[in-house]
Amino acid sequence: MVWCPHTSRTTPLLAKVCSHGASGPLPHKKYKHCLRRQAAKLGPAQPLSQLIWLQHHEIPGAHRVLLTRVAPTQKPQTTLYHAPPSFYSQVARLVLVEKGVAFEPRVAVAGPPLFETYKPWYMHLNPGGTVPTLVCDDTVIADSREILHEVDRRFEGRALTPANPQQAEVMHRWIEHAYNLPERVLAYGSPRLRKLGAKVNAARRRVLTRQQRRNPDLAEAYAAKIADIERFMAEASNASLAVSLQARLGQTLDRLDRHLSEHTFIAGDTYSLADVVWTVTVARAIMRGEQPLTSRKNLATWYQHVRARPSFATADIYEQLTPWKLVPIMAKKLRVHFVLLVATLSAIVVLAMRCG
Ligand SMILES: N[C@@H](CCC(=O)N[C@@H](CS)C(=O)NCC(=O)O)C(=O)O
Repeated sequence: MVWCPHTSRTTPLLAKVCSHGASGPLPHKKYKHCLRRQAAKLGPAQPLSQLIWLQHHEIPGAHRVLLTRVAPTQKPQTTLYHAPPSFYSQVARLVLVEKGVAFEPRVAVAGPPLFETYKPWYMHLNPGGTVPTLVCDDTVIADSREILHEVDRRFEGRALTPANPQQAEVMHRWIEHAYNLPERVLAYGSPRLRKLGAKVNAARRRVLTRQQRRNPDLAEAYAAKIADIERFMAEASNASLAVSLQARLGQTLDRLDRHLSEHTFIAGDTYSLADVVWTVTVARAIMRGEQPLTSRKNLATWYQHVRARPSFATADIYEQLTPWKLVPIMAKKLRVHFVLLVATLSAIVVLAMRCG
């Protein structure tokens, strides 16, 4: 429901929009105004994602009416919700850059202190509460592996899937190998991060439980997410699981090294989606302080090639954790909180002086 200042009534916005859409021209100004109010309530989402949110909750198909009627000149956009150091966000950024897709990046902090991906506006977009999420035209893609394939299918540009079926099969197999190594357990299960990771996960569970209480319409999505985080906590605290995963990563890298003795790229002579995923996988192993390239000559040569591609820098692939890169982003996001804090403290000081 949206309060419309023009009619001074609370109206189910989309019901109105749809009825207008069916029976004649829409009063653009009025509904644009309503939409802006709704957008303000939803938080920092893209207009398109707000429309999808509205559609999700009210009338199916209504966002199309809004898109064409309320904002007829608005171009469909491609927006990537991501977090700079996030592993799966890097996969999404790299495929978009390699494909030459113009997209608007929007940071959604997937952890402390903001936990933006657990906010209702984001959970409506991606009920898994994870980054990345890609919104293009009227499609929301909430999983990096699907983003990989969809970007290659949907956009013009050099194909990142080989036309040759055998090579395509090789590509799919190597993507599968990478996704079978759960990145979050490799990171949070490592002795270096285990303690801190447990604290972050406990905070995640607290925030999710609070959001679940406050947003009964999303209770199921929050319950599923809490269960997911509890699974994650159990896996990350299982030291032998972390050791066996680490060994599996080592064996897979050995196999990839042997495979690359006969190929320039993973699926043959041309760069493919498998190279996207493994570039980020190897970079992440370097970031964790491992030495994936030592004594793997072919892998090292391949990595040198993929690292030298302009996409590596443009997509901001992390080989080191550089928290200071996040400072300007966090400062911008926390500005409102900071201004509120200063205003509250100033009010307290003024009151104290008056009373004193
Ligand atoms: N299957 C998802 C996994 C995405 C994922 O786990 N993203 C991490 C960041 S790399 C995240 O958002 N974690 C926060 C959380 O799970 O609450 C994908 O491939 O996109």
